[in-house]
Amino acid sequence: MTLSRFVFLFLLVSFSALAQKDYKLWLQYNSVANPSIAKDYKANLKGIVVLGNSETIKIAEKELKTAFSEMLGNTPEIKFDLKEENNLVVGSQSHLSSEIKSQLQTEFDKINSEGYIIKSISLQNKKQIIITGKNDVAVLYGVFNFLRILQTNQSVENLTIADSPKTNIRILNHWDNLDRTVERGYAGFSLWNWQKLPDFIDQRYVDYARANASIGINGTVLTNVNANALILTPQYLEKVEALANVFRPYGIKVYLTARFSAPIEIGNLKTADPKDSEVINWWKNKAAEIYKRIPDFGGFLVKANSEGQPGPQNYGRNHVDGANMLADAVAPFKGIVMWRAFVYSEHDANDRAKQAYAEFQPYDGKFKENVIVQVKNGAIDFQPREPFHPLFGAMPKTPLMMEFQMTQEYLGFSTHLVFLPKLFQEVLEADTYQKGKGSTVAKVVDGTLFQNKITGIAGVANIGNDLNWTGHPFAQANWYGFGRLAWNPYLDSEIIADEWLRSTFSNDENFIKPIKRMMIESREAVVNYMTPLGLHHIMDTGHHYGPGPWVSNLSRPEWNPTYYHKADKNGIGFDRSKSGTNAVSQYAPEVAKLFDNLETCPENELLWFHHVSWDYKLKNGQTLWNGMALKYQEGVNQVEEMQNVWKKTEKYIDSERFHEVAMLLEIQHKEAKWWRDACLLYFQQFSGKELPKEVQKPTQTLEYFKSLKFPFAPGNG
Ligand code: GCV
Repeated sequence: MTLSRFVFLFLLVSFSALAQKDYKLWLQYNSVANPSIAKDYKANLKGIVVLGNSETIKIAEKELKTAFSEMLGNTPEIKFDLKEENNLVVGSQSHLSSEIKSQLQTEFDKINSEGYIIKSISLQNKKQIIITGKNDVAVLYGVFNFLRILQTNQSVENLTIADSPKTNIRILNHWDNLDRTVERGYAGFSLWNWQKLPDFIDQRYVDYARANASIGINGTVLTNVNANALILTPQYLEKVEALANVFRPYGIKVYLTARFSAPIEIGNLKTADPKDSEVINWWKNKAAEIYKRIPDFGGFLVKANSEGQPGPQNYGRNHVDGANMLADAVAPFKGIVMWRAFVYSEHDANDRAKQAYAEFQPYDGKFKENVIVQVKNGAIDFQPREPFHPLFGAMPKTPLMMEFQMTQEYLGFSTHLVFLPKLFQEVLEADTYQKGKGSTVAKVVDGTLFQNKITGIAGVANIGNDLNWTGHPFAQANWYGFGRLAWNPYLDSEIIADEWLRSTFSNDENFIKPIKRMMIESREAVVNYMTPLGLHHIMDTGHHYGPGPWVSNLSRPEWNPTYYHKADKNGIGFDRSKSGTNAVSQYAPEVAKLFDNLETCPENELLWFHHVSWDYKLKNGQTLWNGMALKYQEGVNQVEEMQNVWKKTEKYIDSERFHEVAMLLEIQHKEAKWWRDACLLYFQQFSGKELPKEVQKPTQTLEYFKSLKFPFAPGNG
């Protein structure tokens, strides 16, 4: 072999070995570095007894074998009896002996149909660890959670865990188009290769399902909410069926977006009026056709009469008419309809933040049982910080599901490191006061506040066909964290960061401690350098890449950043108080009062609710202008600190991911400065004030920033 060929092969092998690290997400199964922990695991896990032989159970068995061989260097023997001790016994309730069942009765009483039990028990004086649940998918969840214990190097002695998901629908929303572009997607093209489906099953589909199952995600909407009716034709349904078959053993149901005008576009009808009998029948037949192929099809997600999408209002009907008609079509098959509340209209002069509430709240109690209204976390659109959506808690007779966005449309795309579970947690912990103190958004979402039958959390996926799935290695943590919070909306984001870091990189405390802090602080950093003190939607137009506070020439007023910040020589901010648009009145009185009063309104949401003078005194004694400028600078400083912290991690992790993140942080730093300089130069025109001395002087002019154009910024359709 020539030297160059050798070098080429060497590079190829090392590249693919390293590249795999990125690809393996949080399922790295790194070898257990601490010898006493490894010894403990080996002693407790001598054999695996697998009960049952469904596809799901086989997946669980394979996962255990892979994990043990990679983490412990040996694969425990697969056994069929329990003559010896220290086995891991894996199987659903129906496969357990009556002795085991009786030892687990208390735990079985606690879990729901998707919950799992991990328990150390003694059987005929022999120690065993049981992983079980009421069905095989629950067992698979138990297996992944057991492996998380090992991946995070916790003890496996005396385990008693009984855990169930707190929501029923834990679902990814892919905004994937049939041509494989992804709306607001920054991690390559769509995973779904429609051209090659149904015959070619990409290994990625399996790996995708496995990753989702490992965090308890149980549903996926394959297609964009800006929907294409073709997905409902037999040609595509055959492909959807193939995907559903791959996902099923992992407990993942497939859902589709339903284009409201599909009866016209693919059904040759003259109307899509939800009260028209032909239309009603068309959807009934369509549902039957889908369920014939995919008996466990989840149902439809619908964006109607929003941003140009067709809907019932095109026929003088309302959202209830539209949603209930589709709900009737899927009801015989136990399907559901997720009807989005993300609606606003260019013909409505009302504050955009008020429109969804105004439109949906009066329909409370009017939707069919199998409809759930899907509400974005805030009333505008996935901003770095928004107050919680006023609909949460305001529709007690209607199940509402949360819609979070993992893809970072307004948070730096996949180039900025932002740990979103911190944002998600802030929203879930917010108190709506709708049933008195403690009526948190989490309690609305998990159904405990109003005893809803269906509950759910959706996340707009940040996944594409990039080698590392999410574009930024740390964006994997947002997928992971979303799944964990969908399972348990009360989880602390620090715990999530801790688990993710240990499973993805290393258990070394010298790595974990600083990087966990970096992740936790990253969300506030992005708020500071983009939209401090309650500013919002000042991103450049269309693609939302970079700052564009000056944009004011779009036909729809509410698409212009100037609509949102309202900067003038008197001050800045959107007056949503009683003396303004009175958006505060959509919240419970306690919350409305808090937001309405300039003194009590949380400062991090100040300019969301108030137009405030440039000289207004902030709580720290700074004027608003100085305080805002300092926040922008703080954001930049925080990114610099992230870079410094990251530089010290080189010895703890692989060089591929180390360098990737270092390069991305460099871009983030550059862009944070861009945000600071462009916004401050622009707002300075109104404030007419000098920058405080702590703020670095911009090196470019406002004209320069305004001249920047990005016609090919990704994700913009
Ligand atoms: C899928 C925002 C985004 C759109 C997105 C829309 C929605 O407006 O910019 O790309 O469309 O939200 O959530 O429906």
